Amino acid sequence: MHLFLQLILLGSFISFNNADEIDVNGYLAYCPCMGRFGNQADHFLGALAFSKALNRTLILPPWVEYRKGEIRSRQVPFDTYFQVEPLQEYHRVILMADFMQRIAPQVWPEDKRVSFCYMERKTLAPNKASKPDCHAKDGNPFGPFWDTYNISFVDSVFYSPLNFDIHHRAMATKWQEKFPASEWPVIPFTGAPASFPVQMENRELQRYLRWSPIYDEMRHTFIKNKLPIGAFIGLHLRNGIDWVRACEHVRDSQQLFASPQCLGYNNERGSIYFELCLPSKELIIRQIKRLIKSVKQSNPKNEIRSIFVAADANHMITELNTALSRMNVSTYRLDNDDPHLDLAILGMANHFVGNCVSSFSAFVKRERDVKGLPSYFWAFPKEKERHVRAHEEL
Ligand code: GFB
Repeated sequence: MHLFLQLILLGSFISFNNADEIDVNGYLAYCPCMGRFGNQADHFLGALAFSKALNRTLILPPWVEYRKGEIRSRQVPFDTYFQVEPLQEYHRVILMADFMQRIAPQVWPEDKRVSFCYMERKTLAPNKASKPDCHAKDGNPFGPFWDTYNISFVDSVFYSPLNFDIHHRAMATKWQEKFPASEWPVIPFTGAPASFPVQMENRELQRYLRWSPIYDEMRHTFIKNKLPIGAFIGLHLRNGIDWVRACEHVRDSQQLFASPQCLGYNNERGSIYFELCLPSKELIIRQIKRLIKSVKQSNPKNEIRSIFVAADANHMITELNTALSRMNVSTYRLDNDDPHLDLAILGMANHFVGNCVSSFSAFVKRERDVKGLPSYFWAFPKEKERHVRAHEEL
């Protein structure tokens, strides 16, 4: 009798639990198929805001990474770098692996998997005779991304003229009316349902992105064991060959990549110029010396003791050590390349100088903004303007 009761209770819990687990408001999935981490993080904040506005659970995609010599992208689970729980304070989210294992078998049968894109995407295999399609799995990282979870699509939907700007024109309601959850329990986008760079209104969602326990621990350990006791400045130097080439576009644009973060989304604080994208070594050293001196004056009890440099190519360790030796400040970097640990450490520095054009720097700037920590950008404001302003203030 006792066992019988226990079985009944267990049975009702499982069915209650299963029913409870399904979000009848639907789900939203996407491939972070554009750019590397900084781009994907910008997109993530937009996708989070979008899924909340549509009242659909956001399926947390893995981060898409590219390794030298590998032709297929690697998919790294979302929670390798960030915690899931803080995001739930803002909106309902579920890891993609959990969704595929527990929810998809109930709400998303294989013959109902329809990919969503704005308009037809041309196939990479032109011999494939086909009707207009999203070709959601054509190319890298598109194919490897969905393959990670054994997802294939049987059809496509083109959602033009709808867009992702849920802050204007009642866009969320339009999506809900056109694609109700009863008919479309899962909307899988071929790319992120978000703009790049991140919309101004969505920047502060960064507060829900908190480093995973392992990264949090690693950054504290590095700071404690490798840096001298006392205040430190974190620097982000973006100077690899891809960046040098990208900076050539400064000439024909008003903005580039993340530059609205310092220039303003409507260029309220100026137009782009070359040094903002690629500051010279001399400018970097000048700016750092100036910052160290100003901290010493304004906060003599918390003088700068060291510099932590994150860079994709040249960390300028020798140049910085030579230039700062008389100020008694030494320069450090990670022994092994780890972009996420670089980011996590930069988020904790007492001061941060980043590259306004880089979305990698933008990630750090947002994290520090929500914590109320100070950040600056290379060559911003423009040096000449800065001199004039300083002169006028005298
Ligand atoms: O993150 P991301 O989109 O930033 O791409 P940008 C740059 C990548 O370079 C990072 C590496 O994801 C890292 O893998 N990287 C950059 C770094 N800085 C560092 C660093 O300080 N430390 C380490 N360890 N790695 C733009 C893109 O990159 O670059 C554009 O937004 C385009 O799509 C352009 O590709 C050329 O915004 O800086």
